[in-house]
Amino acid sequence: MNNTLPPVEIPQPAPRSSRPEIMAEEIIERLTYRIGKDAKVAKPHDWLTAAILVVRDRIIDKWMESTRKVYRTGDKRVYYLSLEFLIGRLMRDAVSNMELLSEIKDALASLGVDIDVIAGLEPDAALGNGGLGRLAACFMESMATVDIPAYGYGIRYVHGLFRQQMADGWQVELPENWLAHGNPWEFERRESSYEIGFGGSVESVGGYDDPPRFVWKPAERFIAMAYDTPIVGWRGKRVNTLRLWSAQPIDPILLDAFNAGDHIGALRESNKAETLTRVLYPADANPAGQELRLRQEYFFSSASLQDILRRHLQQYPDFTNLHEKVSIQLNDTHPAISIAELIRLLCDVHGMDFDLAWDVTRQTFSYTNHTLLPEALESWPVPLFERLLPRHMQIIYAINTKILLDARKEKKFGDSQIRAISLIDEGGDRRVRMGNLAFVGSHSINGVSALHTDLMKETVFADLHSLYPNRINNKTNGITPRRWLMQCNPGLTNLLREAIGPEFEDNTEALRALDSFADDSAFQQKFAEVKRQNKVQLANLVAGRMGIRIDPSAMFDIQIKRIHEYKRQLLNIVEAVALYDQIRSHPELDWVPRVKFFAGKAAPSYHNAKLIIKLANDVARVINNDPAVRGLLKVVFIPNYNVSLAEVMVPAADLSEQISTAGMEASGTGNMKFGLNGALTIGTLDGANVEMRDHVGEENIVIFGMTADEVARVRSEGHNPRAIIEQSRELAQALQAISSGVFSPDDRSRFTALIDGIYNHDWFMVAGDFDAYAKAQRDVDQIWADPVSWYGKTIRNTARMGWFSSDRTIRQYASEIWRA
Ligand code: T68
Repeated sequence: MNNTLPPVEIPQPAPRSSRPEIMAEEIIERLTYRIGKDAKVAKPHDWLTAAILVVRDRIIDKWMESTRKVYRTGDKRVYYLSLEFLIGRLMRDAVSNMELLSEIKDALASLGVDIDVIAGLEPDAALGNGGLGRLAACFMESMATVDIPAYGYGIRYVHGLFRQQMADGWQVELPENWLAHGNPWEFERRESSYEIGFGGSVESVGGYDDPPRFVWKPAERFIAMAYDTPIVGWRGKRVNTLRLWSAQPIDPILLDAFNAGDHIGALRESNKAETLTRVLYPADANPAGQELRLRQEYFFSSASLQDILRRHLQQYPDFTNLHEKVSIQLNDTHPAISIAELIRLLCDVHGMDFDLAWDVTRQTFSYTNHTLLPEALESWPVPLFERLLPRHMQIIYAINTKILLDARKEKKFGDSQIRAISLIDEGGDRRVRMGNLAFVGSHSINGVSALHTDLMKETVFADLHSLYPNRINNKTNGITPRRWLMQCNPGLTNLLREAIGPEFEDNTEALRALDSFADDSAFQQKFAEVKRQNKVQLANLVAGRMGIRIDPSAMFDIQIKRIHEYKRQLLNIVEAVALYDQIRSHPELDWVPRVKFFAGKAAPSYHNAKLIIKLANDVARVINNDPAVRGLLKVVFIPNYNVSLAEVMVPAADLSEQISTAGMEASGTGNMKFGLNGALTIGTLDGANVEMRDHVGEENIVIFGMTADEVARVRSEGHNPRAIIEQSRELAQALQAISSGVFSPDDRSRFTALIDGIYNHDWFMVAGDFDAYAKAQRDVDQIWADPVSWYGKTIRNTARMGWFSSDRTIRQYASEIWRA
């Protein structure tokens, strides 16, 4: 074995003390010698950096221990490849998982610094769009918690997801700049650099009798350089690495050009490299489709694989055992080019034979699918692919030949099945199908909820599933209870500890013990008081940021997620308009005071999603300013939704809106965050809502609307929304009001086309589900009117959501997919 550790025993630094006095001294030391600031003039940002550096040292001790251990034991390593990691702020997470919260707080307080003030200055690392990116972040934390040696690999975007501002109710996108003040969490690793090529040609070499060998001669080359961020598991048990790649030029400056006076041209290479990893693509469902996106995908896949192979060779003589020591999880198809890249590296660079390389590859990779939306399935035009990655195109053809021969010979597949499983889509312009590549190159393909996995088998992957019937499996998503309960909701966490003891901190399923408190009126009051405190915090945030006053005793009804037609923010808004109408027509009735909150970003090119944001804001303006409403209904769209805002909104929710068109939301994870924090869910039988109902009990969740089967049937048999609308006076009036400009007097036809879509096809079943939804909302009102019933249900939600911990999800991946 080729061991990289030096043969001599090098003394280890003494473990760092966690006494506040010592930490306070160290903070001053960092401020002075690392940041170069006198404490007298230090700015809050300087204090934050100094505090992070002190916490970071304690993490490094554990980090090195974790890394050494896996070299010693020879355990399998898991690599999570994801184009997105939506990690949010790290300070509170790291401090809390290291169990240093009160110590660092006291240390800072002794220096006159309030930890909450400086923690609020940390930028929110938004290297992701939504659920997929946030899942990757929860998984990183859970893999460290359940002690799996894991590396996350992704891109170090200079600009994460855009900042959202509202201009007259319209979304405006501004650049996000999370690195503006530097990033004390990351370590630049100049020694971990790899060359990444694009374009050029492929030459075949080799003698007459030898099998040919292929050599790719790329036309363009860049350097991928690593930046490492430590990810701390709960109680600091293990620290794993998030390794993000940044593109660098091979020649930072073309001196010949510069000396010849071409000062701009001299920086050509440098600019091209910087462009590669500069921005995150902001589309979360329709693939970007541009060349730069494919370049990003290949860039980080190749760098990660070269790194994985280098690490493997430090411990083993060759790659015949790669699949026994390495598992690579593909987070959607964005890194699916890795499959062809691994084969290229094994065959062309390391001389392995193609059939063996194919075997090793398939046993190494597994793939997670996050969507069934046909428009979201990635595919690349063959000419583009061929131009950018000529060798990979050959490899994909070679794989395709193997697969299609198998299918014809062994399974006697006919032409239509062959067309469906082919890696090349031959209908129209020829395209490479990344989903099919990910499927055939993996030994496991998983969906993210039970329903989604069933639908994968029946729809997008029906033919591949019949060719390889044992590969599709389910891994229902989860969320980390550290960030999404213990850190974001300290009030509830303390109450839980008082009631049922601390076991739930290490095993979220122990929350079950709370069931016996659900009808206890003293406990209900305390639970309600915690919720109220959290609502006051959110009300303060809204007052501070938007100048809107809201009453914390109203029901807080919250829908926060990306803006998408299938997520049906529009259904929620139309219902708000109908309710507004009712409140005005029946002032004598006992209306439950509600605040409807929305937050979320729309893809910049998604016209209808942006129009829905404008509609929410237009409706809010009218309703919030109408004295006839008497404050019984308010609508608030909070700008710039991100992880940090979610951490304030989730604990403050009474009602969680999970109302996607059934069959369209793969899982959802926001649904789990709200349930865990004691909100009642109103939702369709979609994604993981189905399993949530099974866990919390159908009496503790409000389910409405068509099922996935019903939606599919209605769509195929023909849906007649116009007839439905004519039958429902409430709906017809609400749609009429929106369409005719009641909420947009400055442009009366602003929403006409949006509403016409509901009349004419109603693909997302807004009309189809409206009555069921409105009725479910009145059921919610009734439950609210009886606090004993309300808190009985919401306490049972907290008690029974423990299974949705990402620790459980990760344990299932580890035992059933990675065998780690
Ligand atoms: C989400 N997908 C699913 N995609 O919509 C959600 N897509 O139901 C699920 O809970 C979550 O994944 C985790 O499994 C996404 O978030 C994207 O963000 C995305 C980004 C780029 C391209 C395509």
